Amino acid sequence: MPAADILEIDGHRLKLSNLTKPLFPGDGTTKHQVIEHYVAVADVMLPQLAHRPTTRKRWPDGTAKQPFFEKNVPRGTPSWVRTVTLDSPGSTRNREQVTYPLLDNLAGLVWLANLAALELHTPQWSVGPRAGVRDPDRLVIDLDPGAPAGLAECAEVATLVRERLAADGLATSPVTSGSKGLQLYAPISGKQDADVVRHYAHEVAKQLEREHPRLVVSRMAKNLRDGKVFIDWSQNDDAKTTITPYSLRGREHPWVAAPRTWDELEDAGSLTQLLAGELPGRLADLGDVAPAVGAPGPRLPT
Ligand SMILES: [Mn+2]
Repeated sequence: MPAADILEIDGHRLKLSNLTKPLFPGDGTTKHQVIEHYVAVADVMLPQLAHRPTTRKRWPDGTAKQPFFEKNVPRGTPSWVRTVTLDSPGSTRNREQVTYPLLDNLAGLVWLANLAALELHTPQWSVGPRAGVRDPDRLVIDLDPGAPAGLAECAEVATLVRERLAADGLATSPVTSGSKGLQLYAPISGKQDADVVRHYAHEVAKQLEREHPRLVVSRMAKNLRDGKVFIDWSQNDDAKTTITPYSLRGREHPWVAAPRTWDELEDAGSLTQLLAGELPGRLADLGDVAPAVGAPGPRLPT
């Protein structure tokens, strides 16, 4: 990337600012390096973002300072950024509307990185060409460890979830969250609504809690979580979003929501969260191991 602060990508002119500003206090990762991360993962991340309204968590003064959460596109959004205006989920009474960006090119990713939008979050559903909201095409299960449980216990529970979902014909892919735990994704038919998916995920969580009471908890209360892994089924709600695979996390160091292989999870004891700097090498060695998108999975049993 040139040092100049005007960048032309795909014919779009982007004015970049404060490129040398450190955004991650742990290691001084600058905004320039944040942009480099999104350039490095763009080809594999854009399919994860495609047609999904994207909410952002922005840290304009770095991750030691307060972030803000942004749903609407901000003032000054370039005209070439695709947007969609939808009724805000969960606010049907007031019919509040939100205009979200739909990221479909590298220029859009760099535009957001320049706004210090370190975290990109997406729902499990997408929108059609005429802004029609589709039913979710993937199921997500978020595994959150309660100390002293950690990522190793999450990997153990991930295997249990994988086996349980496989019994219903679902293929599951892991993503270490870049925070404490990991997410599991499985493509589904796209022909059942979010309530059906959420109910199914909740039933799976309750079943695994019954079968593995010392390891698994299905209820949200934090005090139940000590030494266990919370199977968070609730992110299948149509008003909820999940960190998008390949997004940075707004933490002290630039950890990434990183798609992983099941081989890596089997070696649970040595599993760690990954830093942005590890991604280019992984992509060269392993290619894209992210959850499949665009290939429908089975219907969930009801
Ligand atoms: Mn989580």
